[in-house]
Amino acid sequence: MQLTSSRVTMTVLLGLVLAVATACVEQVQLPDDCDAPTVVRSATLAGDHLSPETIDVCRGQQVTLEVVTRQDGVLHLHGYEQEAPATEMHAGDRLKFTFEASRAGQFVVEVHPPQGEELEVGIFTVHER
Ligand SMILES: [Cu+2]
Repeated sequence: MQLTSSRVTMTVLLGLVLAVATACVEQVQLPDDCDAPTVVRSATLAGDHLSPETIDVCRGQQVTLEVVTRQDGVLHLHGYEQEAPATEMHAGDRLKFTFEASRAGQFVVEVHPPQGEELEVGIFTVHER
């Protein structure tokens, strides 16, 4: 009985420590150019991965997202479909989306290959200020 309750306490404490640690990391990771009204982010898509794999901006910024692709498929940004609609691409294409990052959160960048299942290729993060 006693053992169980102290184990629960430990679990709760560990959970709190993790939550605090996560919050700290979140703040440290704010992009340097968070105050800039416009930002440009470039990435390359190859081997089913974006490079860099994470794209970070701040809420309210006018974002230009450029993706050079080395593979075929349809690229889209979950949660920002209106601003960066699903776009067919072919190896060698340079895609460009310009939109306002009006909603904070983490959004999955996905590729629907010509055959097979859709793939998660990167994460687009819009930080709250
Ligand atoms: Cu999808």
